[in-house]
Amino acid sequence: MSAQSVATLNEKFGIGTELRFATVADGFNVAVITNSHAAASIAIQGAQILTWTPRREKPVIWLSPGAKFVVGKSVRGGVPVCWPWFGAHASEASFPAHGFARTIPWEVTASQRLKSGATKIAFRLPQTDATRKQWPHSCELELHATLGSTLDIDLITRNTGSAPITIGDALHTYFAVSDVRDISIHGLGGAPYLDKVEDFKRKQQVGPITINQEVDRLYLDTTADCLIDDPRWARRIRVHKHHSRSTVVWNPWLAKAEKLGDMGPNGYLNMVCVESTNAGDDVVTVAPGASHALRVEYSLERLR
Ligand code: TA6
Repeated sequence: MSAQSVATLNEKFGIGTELRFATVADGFNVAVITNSHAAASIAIQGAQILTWTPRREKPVIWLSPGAKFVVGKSVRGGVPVCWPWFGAHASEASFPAHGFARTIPWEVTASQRLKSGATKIAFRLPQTDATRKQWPHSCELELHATLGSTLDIDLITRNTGSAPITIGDALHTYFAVSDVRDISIHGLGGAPYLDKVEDFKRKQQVGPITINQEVDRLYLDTTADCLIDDPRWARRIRVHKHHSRSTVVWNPWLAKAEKLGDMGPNGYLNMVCVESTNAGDDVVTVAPGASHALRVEYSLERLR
């Protein structure tokens, strides 16, 4: 588990009652954030944001009621970091889906109370012999999160080697919704997509996305904001992104959710993944000495 103990984390990075570190399960440490704008929690494993709830709002980031906190296993929900590949590894079936970044401990490197009252925290992914076996390249990965009335996340890859590296990355975010059957997702109309449910058949989106079955789509060549409209909760979640050329929309629906086993009873009805991604045709090549920063800004708007 994390090389940084909870005591060390609180001593070096704690901020009053606003940012504290705690153990929530055997070997599973989290940062707990409570400021004037929001409440949130982030697992040290995977630098995985688990919850984000702006004041006087329902949760925006969904954490499965059946989530399991097991070292080395990705927690169901929140914002899993997919890196340095998205989905199945291109050639090694034994390598973990979505890369290894989300299942190993990161290090906290900084924390700050901003003038706005938001809380900023930074993590870095330490390289180990195990990661080098799957990813023998010199590079650094950081995640910076600013948690306030909006949620801003930067996932920064730095190529510290002497050869170009090609990565797939994503913020695989689970959003909380009143009932997935009653929402609509706008912004991807006209975009081409690969439909994983139909063997990655290439299709084109017509109009907004509605969900009444398993949906697992990689939208390509799109930099558009995605808007998750939730009339029952009279709100819109805006997903604004930078340096991401693809977006995945996923809901497992009933059968897949039961197979996953950690979605909670009918949990699939209360979530939808809208994942800001670089995958498929849109993977990113980072030149030696250069950086790539995938950035998202999540915000809420009222629906009239
Ligand atoms: O992003 C969609 C997806 O690739 C789905 O195909 C499904 O596998 C989902 O990610 C969850 O993957 P996980 O490895 O977290 O169970």
